[in-house]
Parts: sequence; structure tokens; C-alpha cells
Amino acid sequence: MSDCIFCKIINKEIPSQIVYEDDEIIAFKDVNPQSPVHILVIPKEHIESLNDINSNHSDLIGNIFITIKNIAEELGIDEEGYRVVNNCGEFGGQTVSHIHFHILGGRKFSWPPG
Ligand code: DGP
Repeated sequence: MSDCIFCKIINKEIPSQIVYEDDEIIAFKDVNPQSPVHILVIPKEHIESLNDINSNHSDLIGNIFITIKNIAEELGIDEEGYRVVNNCGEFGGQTVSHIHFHILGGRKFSWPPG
């Protein structure tokens, strides 16, 4: 999608600090980190939000979560623990309309979120 900031990152039209990439997934550092480790994991397919996935995306979503686990291991936050967040829609706090999963780590988080 031409005006999507994350599609521009996928297409290398704007720079990002990529930590993982394969044919269907890319992961990069969040530009506005909320914790010492803050990575965004996204599909290369432009899917607007969690509301837009269907059974055709089952393998993709599964691979995203395996990628999340692998990145957490590589960055050394797996044993102390970390948080995975998907913000969906306005009330969920989604600001970029390309589905993405936050990996947040390197500090302790509280619950419930604000
Ligand atoms: P959300 O609020 O869940 O939609 O999170 C969007 C995140 O995307 C937010 O934490 C900041 C990040 N972000 C927005 N624009 C850019 C960008 O151009 N580059 C990078 N690396 N991250 C971005």
C-alpha cells in the first residue's frame, strides 16, 4: 500500500533497524521505544489490523509467533520474560494501520495496562 509507513519500511523506501527478515515477515526496532527492547514484527502482506485476518492467514500468524519467540531468544530476553502486544483499532491504541506485534522486553511490566 503506497501510503503505508510500514509498507515503505518493507520496501526499503524509508530506513529502519531490521533485526529479522524472510519472504513473508520483517521485524525492526520501534522508532519510539517503550522499553530497552522494543521490536515490531509485521507481515509483508498489507493487512490493516487483527480484524482483517482470516483462516488463510493461519500459517502466517503462526510463523509470526515463532519469529517472536526466536527474536526474544536471540535478544536474550526469553528467560526473564517479555510482553507481546497487538493494538487493534482506535480503542486498542493502534496508530499504524498495518498489523504489527510489539515485542517489549528488558524491564518489568505492570498489569493492567493504561
Ligand atoms: P501502534 O500504536 O500499536 O499502532 O504502534 C505503532 C508503532 O509504530 C509505534 O510504537 C511507533 C512505531 N512507528 C511508527 N512509525 C515508525 C517508523 O517510521 N519507523 C519505526 N521503526 N517505527 C515506527
